[in-house]
Amino acid sequence: MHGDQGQTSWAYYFNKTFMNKFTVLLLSLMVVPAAVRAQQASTVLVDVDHRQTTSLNGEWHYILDPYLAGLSNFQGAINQHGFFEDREPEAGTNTTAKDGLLEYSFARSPTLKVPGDWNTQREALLNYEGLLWYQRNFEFMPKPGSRVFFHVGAANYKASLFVDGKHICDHEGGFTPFDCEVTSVLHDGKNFAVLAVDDTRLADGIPTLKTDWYNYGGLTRDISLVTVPTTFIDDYDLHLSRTDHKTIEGYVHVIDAQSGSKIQVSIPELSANSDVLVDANGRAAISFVPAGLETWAPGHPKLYKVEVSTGPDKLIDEIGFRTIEVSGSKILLNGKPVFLHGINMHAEAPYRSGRVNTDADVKTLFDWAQELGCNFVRLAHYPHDERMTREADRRGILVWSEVPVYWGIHFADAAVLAKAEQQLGENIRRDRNKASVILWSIANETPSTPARTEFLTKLAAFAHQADTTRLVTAALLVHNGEGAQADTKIVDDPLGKELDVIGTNEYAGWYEMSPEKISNVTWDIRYDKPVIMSEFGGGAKAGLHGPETQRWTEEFQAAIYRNQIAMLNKIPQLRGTTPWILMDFRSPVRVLPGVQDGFNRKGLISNEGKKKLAFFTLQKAYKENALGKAE
Ligand code: GCB
Repeated sequence: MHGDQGQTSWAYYFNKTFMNKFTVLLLSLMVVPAAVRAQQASTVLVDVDHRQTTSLNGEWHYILDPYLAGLSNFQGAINQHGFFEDREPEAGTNTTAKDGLLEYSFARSPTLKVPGDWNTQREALLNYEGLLWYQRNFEFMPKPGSRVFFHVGAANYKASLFVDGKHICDHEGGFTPFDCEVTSVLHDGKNFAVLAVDDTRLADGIPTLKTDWYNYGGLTRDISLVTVPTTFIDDYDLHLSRTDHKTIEGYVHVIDAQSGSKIQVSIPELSANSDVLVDANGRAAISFVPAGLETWAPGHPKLYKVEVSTGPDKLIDEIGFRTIEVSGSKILLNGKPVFLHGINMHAEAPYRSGRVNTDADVKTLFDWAQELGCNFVRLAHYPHDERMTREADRRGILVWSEVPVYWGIHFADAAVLAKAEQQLGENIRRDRNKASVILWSIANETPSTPARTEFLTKLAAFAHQADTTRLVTAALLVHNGEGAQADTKIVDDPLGKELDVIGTNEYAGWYEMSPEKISNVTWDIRYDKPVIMSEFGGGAKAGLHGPETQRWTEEFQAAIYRNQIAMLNKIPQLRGTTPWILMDFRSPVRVLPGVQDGFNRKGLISNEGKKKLAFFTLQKAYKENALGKAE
């Protein structure tokens, strides 16, 4: 079966390597003292948003801990009584300390809303980067014959979970989910959960110290308890075969399944069923041909209810089936060439700022993208909330999904590669059953050094092996020719060899030359592969008007778009565009008073929701199919 090889090693990766190697690595990296480190792994439960869960969203108490007081005593020794126990104030006293050493009370501490970054909830926390302890009580009644996982949609950047004072697990990476088993620690009645979240930027983190976006800290996505039967489905991959375009193939994995136990995959709407038996590793290969299957595509985002069950565990997903391939310099969706009318998006919440994590945020962003005429979005520069890819599935919008291997991370460090593989692996595992996602992007604007190329060659191989059904890309830097060729943009990054689709970023009209000179630009692309112009654009302050020669005016930005659109049509293998960017976003490196004020202003829409002139320039081009004309 096509792809079976990759899936075998993928299942192996997650069920063996992922649960061991990365956990050991992460544990060794965490700030948590050795004596309270748990041995437990974290995993990613697939389709968790369709499972019955107990939400732990809401108000959580917090203690700000810039000096890591919860981790060490005043002499710097590791304190094993950190901020992770239940310390109610003692009756009639003003102290909370059981042993007189550490005085704190979650119950008397203020609260933050979860999900939510801490920066935009309290003025005093706007620029806070460091450790913060979250706590809440929750009532629970464990059901016999079930297991419970603590689900964290995302915690930026490192997190450690404690339940009733016991250390459960740790996680590194601010944009991917993790699930930790808490079956043995939960008890009837009141339980006490603590999550220590630290968003200190790290040189050897992913991303590294410097980014052009805001380091929003905290529990930025949904938190819940997921109850599953003792034997349960933790992972599956169901997709349309690229070989015949009609077989649904993939695998289902069951935790603690007995070899030979039955799994059923069915699509009731098509009266299609497939019964298979799991092997000794809890895995069963899937392959069946449902009659009358309609493929998913923009304009026809057909989703089927797919039931995956084994014993008492039953999951219902909504899955679209389509193929995505490259043929020469064409991108083929369901076998037919497609041009990607796209836009970049950060996970920046419209109107209110902070992180995107509500249905309303998602609706606003996709409504704008569709109004613009998009059939494609680049979710820059890290995995976004799962609501985004779900909604893209429902609306028929194709997605470029990225990990924050951004600019100059520590490419020579093997531990950093392991972190990149972990984040990419978690992202793939969460979203591999979503038809909208067609591209895994492994990097953005990385310097072309031998260490970088070796690192990203491995990461590209990892992505191809983990998912044999999608395309791998990266946004590459271009460089200009010399002398008479100064206006020629050359794309010859050696990483291009490893990619299915070449992404390139360029800012003609903004960081170089004036907008009217854009028409001089020519291209020398040394790969016969599809090209997506993954960034171009310029800044404008919404409401600032003037001549098109005046920087920061809406007219100047619109002129860049008008001239770029004409110029990009010189690229014969252009298969898509994602200009930078849908909406202005908060960035600490954008300091120009009165114009930027802490925001990158390259949005087509302001952070307050005001559309700039360039929005309509691009809209016209997309609606008139003005791009991709040079075939
Ligand atoms: C880029 C980066 C993006 C920046 C953008 C800019 O090349 O990929 O993250 O925000 O340029 O505005 O300069």
